[in-house]
Amino acid sequence: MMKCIKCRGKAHIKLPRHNARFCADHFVEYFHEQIQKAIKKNKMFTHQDNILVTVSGGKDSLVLWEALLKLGYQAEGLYLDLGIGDYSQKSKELCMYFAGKRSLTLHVVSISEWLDMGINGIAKKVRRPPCSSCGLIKRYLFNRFSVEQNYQVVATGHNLDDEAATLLGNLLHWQTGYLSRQSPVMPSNHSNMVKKVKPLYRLTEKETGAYAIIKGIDYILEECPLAVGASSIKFKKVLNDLEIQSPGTKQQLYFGFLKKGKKTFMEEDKVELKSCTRCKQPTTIDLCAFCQLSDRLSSS
Ligand code: Q46
Ligand code: ZN
Ligand code: ZN
Repeated sequence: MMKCIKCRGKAHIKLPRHNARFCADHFVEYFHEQIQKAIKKNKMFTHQDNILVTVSGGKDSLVLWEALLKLGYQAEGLYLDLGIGDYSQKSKELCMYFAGKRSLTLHVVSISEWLDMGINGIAKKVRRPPCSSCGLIKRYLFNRFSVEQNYQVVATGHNLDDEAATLLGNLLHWQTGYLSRQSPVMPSNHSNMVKKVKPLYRLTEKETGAYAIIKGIDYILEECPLAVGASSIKFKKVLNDLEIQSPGTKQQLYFGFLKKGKKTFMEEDKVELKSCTRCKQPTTIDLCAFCQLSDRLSSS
């Protein structure tokens, strides 16, 4: 029988990268410790802060919300309805179910309230891949909502697999600007900008999945249908193959970058932020990318 390294009871989860095995209770303890470590090490927030968790209906963001509450933090949720047919409908229902069952505050914002159409329509109209407009819109609306509603910090469910895959992509293309900014914490450097944090960056997708099962969290199993062919999926697969052969590869890559690599790029890429001339949100140009997109969509 595989034994838990803490209590010697029956272990349910094996974590080769830590050379550890845990029973359900000690896995939950380990999971919470990793989140606390991420929060403390990076000074993400305190128990006094109002945290906004952006939830997608997927396991990571719902797990993050659950864990923050269990750790005694004040966290409310925001679901952004991207208007992607059944996928958006189902993911919204799961977020509402999660919040309703626990009597939590969940805000729901729909991008069609802002841009009169969903992601598919936007992608067609601007003739760009849906994910590029989607990323821009999410960043903008998460930030704007949290500033207007007085949240001190926005927390997202990015895990170690996400961060390692993003890093690999940024390295393969030598995206120095992105490399200088990739971090578990994005501080506010503008009066209309809220700090962004990723408290799950020390935990893998497999671990968030195990936590979701233990806590009985219902989440959407399907990936976003528009993610098909996304390079992040290819990078995750490569990293998973390496992880099987050499446990700890993902954390060596990402934690090593944070400790040793990131500073190399920071000097190179200092960007000055100003306020958008129309909406006052932070931007590097006069009219922010969201306002430009909005103009493009309303012109026929
Ligand atoms: S939701 Fe949006 Fe993702 Fe779907 S359209 Fe692409 S970016 S894949 S995280
Ligand atoms: Zn145990
Ligand atoms: Zn603007």
